[in-house]
Amino acid sequence: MKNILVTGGAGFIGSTFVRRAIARHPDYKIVVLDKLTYAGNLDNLLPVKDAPQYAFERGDIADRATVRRVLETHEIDAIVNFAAESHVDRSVLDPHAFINTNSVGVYTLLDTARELGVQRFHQVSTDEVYGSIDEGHFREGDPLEPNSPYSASKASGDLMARAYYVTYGMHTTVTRGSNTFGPYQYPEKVIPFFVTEALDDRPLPLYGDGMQVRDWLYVDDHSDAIDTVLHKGAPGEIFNVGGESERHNIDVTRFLLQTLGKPESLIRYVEDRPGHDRRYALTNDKIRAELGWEPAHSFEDAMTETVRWYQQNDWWWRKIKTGEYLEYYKRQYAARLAETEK
Ligand code: NAD
Ligand code: TDX
Repeated sequence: MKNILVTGGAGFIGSTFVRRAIARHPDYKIVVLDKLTYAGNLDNLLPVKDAPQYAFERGDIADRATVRRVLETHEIDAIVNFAAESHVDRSVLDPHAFINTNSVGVYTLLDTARELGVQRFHQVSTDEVYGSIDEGHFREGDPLEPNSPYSASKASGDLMARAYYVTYGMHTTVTRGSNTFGPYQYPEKVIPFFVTEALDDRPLPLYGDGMQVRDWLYVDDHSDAIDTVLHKGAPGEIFNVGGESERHNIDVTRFLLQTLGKPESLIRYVEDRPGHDRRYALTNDKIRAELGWEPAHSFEDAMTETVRWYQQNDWWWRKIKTGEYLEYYKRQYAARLAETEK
């Protein structure tokens, strides 16, 4: 592998992967293809913008002509697909874009890669494809029971990658990562949303009873797991990537407030997310045993570092929290929060 296409490389995890890949693999050319949706942000790539082995292309992974042009122009050997509509609440409000990118887009990438003989394809999937689990941990062979339009559309891409291995013998791999946090995450996801709201002494809308469980994974660990699977994963293989740090939402919220020195009175219990998955939990047995990867960061240390990053980088998030963001905030939270004032 020499020339790697990173689709969705201007987003949160994709840009982390690009920054790390440029430092780790100086002999690779890293090309980003990104549509720059509301979540795509070239500020995330500022640290690498002048690196000689980096190139950026703006375009849609569901547009075959664009994908073909980029693959041919840059003589791409491998694709790592991060591009997605990634927010569950937005998929509840309007699923359309989720089907286009997460389903049709993945198919378009796979099929164009097959046509041009691209050697490798890695699909970044999610623990949400399994659905919710009350006890125990999901393994890679478990059935997929996605519950939101987001997770159903992600399951479609995940399964299509498998089908292209079985049907056409393409070298595809899949990782199913758990809830990821760290610097440069769009402030609609709960960690950067709550941290940046709390910094401005604004209310934190916690869905339902706040007792849902997520398994928290630091973004550098997620990125390194993908790099490991890209290089060492056998064709057709699927790997869970968990943070091994399950926490209740209320406990995470309290931890953030404590770290910031803000009062728990900012917490508001609001109307739940429809179809809200109660608990996500994965076992890392397979990736540990077969590829020797494990999370390197503790929840407390990485979360404290992350909180500090948002404290110190308000230049990054204040300009996001304008325009379309405020429209979305109103749609998602205005009625919920008004209800708590009664
Ligand atoms: P993100 O929303 O921050 O970034 C997504 C990026 O994809 C953006 O840069 C956006 O502009 C781009 N994009 C969207 N539609 C596109 C299209 N049609 N063509 C080209 N580019 C397009 O997402 P993220 O949190 O960085 O997630 C990256 C991937 O990891 C996604 O596939 C997501 O499903 C998966 N994932 C995320 C998490 C998490 O906790 N954030 C956990 C597990 C898996
Ligand atoms: O305002 C909120 N209040 C709240 O209680 C928000 C935004 C979230 N939550 C809860 C819902 C979840 O139980 O916090 C938990 C985490 O929510 P999100 O940050 O929206 O993440 P989640 O829905 O768990 O999905 C994430 O992990 C899997 C990513 O957004 C997905 O892209 C990834 O696939």
